[in-house]
Amino acid sequence: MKISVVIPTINEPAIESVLRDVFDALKDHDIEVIIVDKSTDETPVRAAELGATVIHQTGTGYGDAYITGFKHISKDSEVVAILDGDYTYDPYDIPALLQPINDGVDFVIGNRFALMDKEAMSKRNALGNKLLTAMIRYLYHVQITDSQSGMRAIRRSALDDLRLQSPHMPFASEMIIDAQKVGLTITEVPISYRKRVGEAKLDPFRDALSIVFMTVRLVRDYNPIVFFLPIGFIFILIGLFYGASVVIEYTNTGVVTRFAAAILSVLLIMTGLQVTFFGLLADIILTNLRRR
Ligand SMILES: Nc1nc2c(ncn2[C@@H]2O[C@H](COP(=O)(O)OP(=O)(O)OP(=O)(O)O)[C@@H](O)[C@H]2O)c(=O)[nH]1
Ligand SMILES: [Mg+2]
Repeated sequence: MKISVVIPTINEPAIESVLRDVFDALKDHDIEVIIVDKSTDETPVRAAELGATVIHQTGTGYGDAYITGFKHISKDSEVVAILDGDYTYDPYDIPALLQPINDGVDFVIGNRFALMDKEAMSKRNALGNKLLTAMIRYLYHVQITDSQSGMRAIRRSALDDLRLQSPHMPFASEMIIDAQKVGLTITEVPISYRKRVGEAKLDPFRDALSIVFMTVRLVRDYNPIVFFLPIGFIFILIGLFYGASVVIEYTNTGVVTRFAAAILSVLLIMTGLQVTFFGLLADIILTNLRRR
């Protein structure tokens, strides 16, 4: 079984140690290592010296790096493993990720919370990760504990089924959501997680926000009823609330003085109905597209 290991790098001082461990951990397999690099230091030179194929990334972003790297995987490769080049993931965990794939699973995610070193992840990042993971579990019903883990393995044929587009950090969530949508089998295995060597390249707060937006946007695209119906109902409920005050006044006094409330109520209810019908229509269109 040929394995492609893809690693994105920007100025990673630990790249030599990571690569040595990757080659040693997978010495019994037929492998290729693809480094997708955007460094200004010696990282690509050192990676090439150790036998990795180095691709210079012309675009920007963590997701863009992987999308670029995936285009360079050999035709005969059957499994793709990914990890960061910053020493945080232990390449000796890769065989544990390959095991479920041998057993028929399509997509395996390393769960860092299982064997995490103290200080490897800040409390803030751990909390953010837990919240993002809870959101994906709730919205997409995927049973995972570490949605932002960067160490994964996926069957090549399954990877070809995904339509990955996120150029930045939401890529990690997009891969899981897309995998769930196309019906891949997903499982998690415990992995270790260590403190980073070198500077972080990502901004956790900005990334967390963009991951939330992407997760919600995909609900809109994949499941419009779940997205639009609650919004429509909220408009209708507020409209009914205002309308009720007008009706109560009319039944008590026989006159209507609250014209503003009456107009607002009608507008809100009409808007709510429009949004609701839009959701239903989008759902019908999507169902018919899927049937094709
Ligand atoms: N080629 C390329 N690599 C990137 C880009 N952004 C991040 N990386 C690499 O992707 C991996 C993950 O980035 P990190 O900076 O470690 O992000 P992180 O793991 O969320 O942050 P830490 O917890 O601080 O490690 C590292 O190997 C980076 O060098 C990018 O735009 N292009
Ligand atoms: Mg990292």
